[in-house]
Amino acid sequence: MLTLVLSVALAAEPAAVAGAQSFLDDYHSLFLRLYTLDANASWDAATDVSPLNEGRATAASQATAAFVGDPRIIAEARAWKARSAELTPLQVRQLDAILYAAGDAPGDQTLLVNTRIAAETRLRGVQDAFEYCLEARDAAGKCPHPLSANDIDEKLGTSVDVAERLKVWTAAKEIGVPLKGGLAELRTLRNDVARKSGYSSYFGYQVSEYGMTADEMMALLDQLNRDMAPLYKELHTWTKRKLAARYGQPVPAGDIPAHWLPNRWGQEWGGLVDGVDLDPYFADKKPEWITKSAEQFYVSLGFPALPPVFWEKSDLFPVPDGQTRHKNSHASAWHLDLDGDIRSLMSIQPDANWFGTAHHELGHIYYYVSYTRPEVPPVLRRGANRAFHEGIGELANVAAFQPAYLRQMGIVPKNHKVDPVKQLLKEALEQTVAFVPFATGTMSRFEYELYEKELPADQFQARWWAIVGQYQGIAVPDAARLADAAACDACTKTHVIDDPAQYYDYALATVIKYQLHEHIARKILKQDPHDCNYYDNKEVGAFLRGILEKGSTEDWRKVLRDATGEELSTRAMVAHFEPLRKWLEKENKKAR
Ligand code: X8Z
Ligand code: ZN
Repeated sequence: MLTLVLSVALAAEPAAVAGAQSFLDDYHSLFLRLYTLDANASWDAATDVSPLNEGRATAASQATAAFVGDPRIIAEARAWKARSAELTPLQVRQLDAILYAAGDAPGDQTLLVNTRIAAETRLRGVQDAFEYCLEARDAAGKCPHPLSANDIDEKLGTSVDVAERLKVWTAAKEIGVPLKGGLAELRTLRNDVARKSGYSSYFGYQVSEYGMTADEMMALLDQLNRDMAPLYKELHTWTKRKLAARYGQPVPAGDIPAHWLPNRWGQEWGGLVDGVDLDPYFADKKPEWITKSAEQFYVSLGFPALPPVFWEKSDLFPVPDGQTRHKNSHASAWHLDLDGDIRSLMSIQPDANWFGTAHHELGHIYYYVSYTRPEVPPVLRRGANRAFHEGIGELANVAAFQPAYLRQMGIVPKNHKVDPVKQLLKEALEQTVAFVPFATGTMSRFEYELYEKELPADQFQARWWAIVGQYQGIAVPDAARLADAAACDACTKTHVIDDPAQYYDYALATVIKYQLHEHIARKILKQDPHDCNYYDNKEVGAFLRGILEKGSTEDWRKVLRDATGEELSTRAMVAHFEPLRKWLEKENKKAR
């Protein structure tokens, strides 16, 4: 360690270091104020959709863009970057972060950037104010009894009546209609901005944060998908039969009809394993308890309790009856000032799914807490990469559903026993294996084609379903949807609208999650990764904190290597599920 510090100090040139630092300090002083303004306005717009909040969010984002993309800032950052050899590695990383942010808002394209920002805020408002409806709407398009996203998910999770399922699933897809034109428009604007900055497309811009090209990312994702394909195939066969029996239907020859699956996009297949349904254990809990338990998980590892601002300012529960406000229905975690103001936006109901999601969101929150320290300059208060940010909460999600943990927390009775194969099957269906083709394939391939290949709007629907079929083996319930010019089933996935060209983050997070989990279980806990308990283990906490508190001050490949001794690899994930693959193979053979 000492040698590294010395060699850095020797290479860096004091006058250059001081000059660059003065630029970085100036940058931060204004950036932090604008970022905070922007994040607060976006928070207000996401928690209370209104023309006023939308206008404020647009104006704040445009002001931030004008600063981060100011040609004088870009020129000065580039000039310092050209002198990297005279600077410290930390300074060079900050310059890279500044130039990356500028790539999304080049200041010589103000009109284009501002048009894109306004279109983004507007479309988010359309999405967040949408009301799902099972009945006929009135003449003004209002629904007499709107449904929440939670209501939809509840029905898809429980109904065994295929006709009812189709009705609910179709209602869930209605949101795509008002979003389709906006997505087509945004695709062009996002691409135009990214290409002005020299990227292949907006997708290429987002991927560049990993130090990769769009095609390199797609090749990596296809490889991950291939690694998991033998297991996915078995799981798919097993699931198809299980669902057919549940609904009293013949087993389909090929793909699974989309409305048969419990999730709106078929991205996780919960509730299929008999005897491991945890929802009954959560039914009598208060929604507040869900977040408190997730906090308790992290606190037991040695992380601090959440600060008062989290509890005061977060928006954690569904909009109470009687309030007319609309809020974004998808869970998220926010770092509003890159300092102590951390909040989460959720719509928690007491069930196992929200229990997992709360662990995921607090993973983001504890990442924020851990890297908010003087050693990490604000522009580097990010994950080692975006996948690390997603992966920490997903890791907690796996840890929080370990039987020993659930027993210890009193969530299930002390004598609660789960068959190990069933436990692994549940994990494969709900957290990992069913998800991989959706993340590596469906979402990423669609967005790659959308941005890199300029997929025309009149092909959104046909391509989406061709890709869903190819990767997930899931079929559109009614072929007429493919020819419906108004429909856009891809647009129904929140991330396509407001977290664009980044879904591979979750695919990579899933891979990293098992690399970390295996390391923690075997090397720190010295327990079987299939049945281990992180609770109260401060060594596990220290290991995780060691990753989180770095933020993005080091290259993500080094962070992963230092933590696990390994490059990015599906090895741990494939090994974890190998007993299940064998079991499924036998079961599927028996059933044939
Ligand atoms: O969007 C999320 C989080 C917020 S970052 C709840 N997730 C993905 C999704 O819901 O599609 C978590 C896993 C996948
Ligand atoms: Zn997340």
